[in-house]
Amino acid sequence: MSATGAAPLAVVGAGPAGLAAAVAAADAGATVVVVDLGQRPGGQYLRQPTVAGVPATAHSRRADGLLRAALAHPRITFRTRHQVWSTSVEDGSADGNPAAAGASAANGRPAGDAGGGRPVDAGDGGPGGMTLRLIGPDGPATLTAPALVLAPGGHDRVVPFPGWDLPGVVTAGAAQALAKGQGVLVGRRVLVAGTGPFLLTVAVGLARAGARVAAVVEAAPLRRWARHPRAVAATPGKLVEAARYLGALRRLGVPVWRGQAVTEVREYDDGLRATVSQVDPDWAAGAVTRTVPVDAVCVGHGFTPSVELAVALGCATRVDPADGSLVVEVDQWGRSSVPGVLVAGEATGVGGADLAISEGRLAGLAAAHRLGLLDDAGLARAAAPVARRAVRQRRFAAALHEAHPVPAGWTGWLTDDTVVCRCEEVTAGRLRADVAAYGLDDVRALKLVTRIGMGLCQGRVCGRAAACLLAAASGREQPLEGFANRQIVLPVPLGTVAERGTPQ
Ligand SMILES: Cc1cc2nc3c(=O)[nH]c(=O)nc-3n(C[C@H](O)[C@@H](O)[C@H](O)COP(=O)(O)OP(=O)(O)OC[C@H]3O[C@@H](n4cnc5c(N)ncnc54)[C@H](O)[C@@H]3O)c2cc1C
Repeated sequence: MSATGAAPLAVVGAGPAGLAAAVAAADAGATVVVVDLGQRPGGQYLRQPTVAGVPATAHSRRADGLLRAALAHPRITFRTRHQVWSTSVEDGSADGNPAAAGASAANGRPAGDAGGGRPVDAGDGGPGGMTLRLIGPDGPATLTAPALVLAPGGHDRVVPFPGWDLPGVVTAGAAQALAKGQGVLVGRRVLVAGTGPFLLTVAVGLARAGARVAAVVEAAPLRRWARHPRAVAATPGKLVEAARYLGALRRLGVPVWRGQAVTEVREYDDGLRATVSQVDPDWAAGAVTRTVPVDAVCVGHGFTPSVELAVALGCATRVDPADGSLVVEVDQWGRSSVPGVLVAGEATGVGGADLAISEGRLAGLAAAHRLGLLDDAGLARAAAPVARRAVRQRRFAAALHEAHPVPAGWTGWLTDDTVVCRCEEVTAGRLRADVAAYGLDDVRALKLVTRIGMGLCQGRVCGRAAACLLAAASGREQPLEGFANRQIVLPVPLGTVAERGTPQ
C-alpha cells in the first residue's frame, strides 16, 4: 500500500535550480516539499559526499549558502532517495483547467493556507493540481500539489566512437560524481576528452585527488571565444573561473590539446590506448596525433536536458537553438504551457549552475505568486534583479554553446561495429543497414525495428546520437521528442506500476 501526501508546492530536484526555487517560495511563505532521488540534497553541482571521510567540495559562496539556507529552512521538507517515476495533471475543475487549485491565487487573491503549517489538500487548494508518483526506501508513495516546480537537471551527453563502451571509458560527469560523492577515482592514468569548460573542472578535480591526468583533449579551438567579447565581459566571474582552472592545470602539469578529439579507444592487457586525432571545425577526423596509454578516459560532449517529467505532464517543448537539445518551453518565470507547472534549470536549456540558481529563484517566486503569497508588485520587486542576472547568464550560455559546438562530423568516426545503443547492443552498421533496407526515416520506426532506445536507459544515453545518425543516413532531420515521451520516466519495479495502475 503506498503512502499519500500533499503540499502546497512540490519541487522535483534538489540541485541548484530546485533548491533556489524552494528557498524563494519558502521565504515568501510557502510550505515546500522537495523530492530528489539522491541520498543528499545538492544535485550535480552541489553534490555532497555520501561516504564518511570524503571532504565536501567548496563551490561558489552563493551556491554553498543556498544549500545551507535550504537545509535550515523551517518551511522546506526534503524527501531524498525518492524517485519520481510518473506524474499526471488531475483535471478536477469544472472548466477543465488542470491546475484550478492555483488559478485564483494567480489572480492575486491570497490562497489561505498555502504557506502555513497545514498541508494543502483538496479542501485547501480545490480539486486538480499535479500528482507525483514516487518510489523510495519505504516503497511507493504519492504526493499531490497545486503547484509544481520541476528541476530535474540533465545528464551527460556523449557521442559514440569506437571503444566508447569499453570498461574504463566513462562520462566526465560520472567521473566527477564518483570523485565528489564517494572519493573514488575512475583510474590512476586518465585522459579527459570532449568539449566544453566542464572538462577543465573534471581534470582539475581528478588531478587534485591524485590521478595522473595525461591531458584535456578539447575539440574546439580557443579562438571561437573571441567571437563573444560582450557575453564574456558581462559575466567576468566566468572569465576568472576559467583562468583559475587553466592556471591550476598548468601548475598540475596537465596540458590542454585543442582542436583534437579521442576518436577511438582500444583495450590491451595493460590498460586502454586512446587514439587522439586532429579534428576540423565540423569534427571530421584528420591525422592521428598520439596514442595515449591510460586506465580511464572521461568523455563529455555537453549535457542533455531531462525533459521527460515535463513531457509526461504535457508541457510544450522546443529545440534550443543554442545547442540543438530538446528543452521545456517556459516564459521568463519558468511557467510551462501547463498551468501550475514551472520548470527551471538545465531542463529548460543547459546553462550551468549559476543560471540554474537564477531560474530556480524566478520559478520559486512565480510559484509563491500563484499560491497567493506574493502580489504582482511583490513578485516584480523580488524578481527584477534576478531576471536581469538571468539574461546575462543566458547570453553567456549561448556563447558557450557556440564556442563549444558538437557538429555532426563525429558520425564519420564510427565503424560498422561501433555500438550506438549500449543497452540493446545495436551497432552503427546495423542502424545504417536497417535504415537502407526498410527505408526508415523517423525515430519511432527506428526504435521499433532496431530496439535502439528501448533498453534500461530508454534513449537517455543514445537517443540524441541515434537521431543524428538516422538524419545522416535518411537525409531527414529528426525531431528529438521520440526519445523523451515516456509515461514511466525512470525504471521502476513492476509491482509499483501494478499497485498504482498504469498512468493515464
Ligand atoms: C553527472 C553530472 C555531473 C555534473 N557535475 C558538475 C560539476 O561538478 N560542476 C558543474 O559546474 N556542473 C556540473 N554538472 C552540470 C550541472 O548540470 C550543473 O550545471 C547544475 O547542477 C545544474 O543544476 P540543476 O538544478 O538544473 O540540475 P542538477 O544539479 O542536475 O539537479 C537535478 C536534481 O534532480 C534530481 N532528479 C532528476 N530526476 C528526478 C526524478 N525523476 N525523481 C527525483 N529526483 C530527480 C536529481 O537527482 C538531481 O539531484 C554536472 C552534470 C551532470 C549530468
